[in-house]
Amino acid sequence: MITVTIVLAVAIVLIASTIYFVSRNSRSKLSPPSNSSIVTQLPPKSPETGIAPGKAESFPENLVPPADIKRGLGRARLAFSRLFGSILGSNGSSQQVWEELEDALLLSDLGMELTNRVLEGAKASLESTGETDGLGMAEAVKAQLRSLFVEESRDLVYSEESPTVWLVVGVNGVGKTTSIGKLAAMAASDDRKVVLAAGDTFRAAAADQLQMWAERTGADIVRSIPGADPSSVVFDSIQRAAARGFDLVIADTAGRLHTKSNLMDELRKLRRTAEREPGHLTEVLLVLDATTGQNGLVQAREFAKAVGITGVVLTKLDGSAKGGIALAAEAELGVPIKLVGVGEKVRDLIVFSPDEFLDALLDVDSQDDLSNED
Ligand SMILES: Nc1nc2c(ncn2[C@@H]2O[C@H](COP(=O)(O)OP(=O)(O)OP(=O)(O)O)[C@@H](O)[C@H]2O)c(=O)[nH]1
Ligand SMILES: [Mg+2]
Repeated sequence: MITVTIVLAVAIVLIASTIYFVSRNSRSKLSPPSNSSIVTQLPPKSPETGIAPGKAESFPENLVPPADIKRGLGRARLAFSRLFGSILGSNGSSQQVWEELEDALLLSDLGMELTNRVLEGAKASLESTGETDGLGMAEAVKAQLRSLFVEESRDLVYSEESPTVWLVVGVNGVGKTTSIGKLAAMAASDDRKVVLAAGDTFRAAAADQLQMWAERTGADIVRSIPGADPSSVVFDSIQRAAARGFDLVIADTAGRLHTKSNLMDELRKLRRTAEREPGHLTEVLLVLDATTGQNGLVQAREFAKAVGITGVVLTKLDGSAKGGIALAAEAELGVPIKLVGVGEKVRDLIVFSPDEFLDALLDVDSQDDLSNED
């Protein structure tokens, strides 16, 4: 009798432990393949639409109308509109006005080479048309400024097959994470389902900042521990987006690593990961802080060379930025500015249009209200 009881007890223990280990193994097979510890935040799906509730439109701040370029440009308009006021009031051929124009273009961060190009082009065009008045000069200068912009589509590109992947790069502090938040809101208001990839694993707080944007915009987020491999975060984000039928992965990246060459190597690696099926990389967006002027352009060129870029997001145009940097950035990098940031709020991202930008910058009527802010 005692032997039977012992045998039964051993059998029960064996069966129970077998059940425990089998169920534990089958659970671990469901975990993501990466060795990084991934935290996801995904709002519950609405049963009718399958779209995550809490989309961008439902946030109170989105009731605020989107920023417009004229208001957003802030102080950058001041110098230009004053200059154009004096050109219009001049007789076009005065040496003094041409000198004023040269000084103003240089001060606007256009750079020496492009300033000369604009001046020479405008003078040649006035010679050929024979115009000598201020209006003719203003139009000739505006046409030269317009010609610095590339003739390429500024639409953000989605691939035919999901998920589309956008990689966002740039030096630290330029506004990458904020721009990603604004982009996620834009995509969500267009009914796109978005996964944010917290590829900036350099700074501990970077993923928290991105997570805040995910919560505000109703996006999903894949994040990892500080120091983790950014490529594995991007890989997991793409896998997750594909598995759940999401449309878009927007990947944040670090603006600095321990050495500069490492950063460029890391970005090249990230790009290769983002290009791999089932992801479809359609945009590598370089974020450029407009207030850093010509210095920012030197760094921008390095990024463009290392990873190849499809578009520029020019941020902080609302601050102390001088408008010429938009023209210089586009002319020197040869890729279109697709968006401009004009503030820290979710709606402060404007789809860039060279014509609207120049009209706002050169709007002579606005000089009075702007000069009051002096
Ligand atoms: N005024 C203004 N501030 C902006 C704009 N875009 C971003 N910022 C601010 O710039 C600061 C840096 O922005 P982040 O988005 O953290 O920049 P980041 O490139 O991700 O920085 P790192 O993660 O450190 O590399 C924040 O205080 C933002 O609120 C803009 O268009 N206008
Ligand atoms: Mg950041």
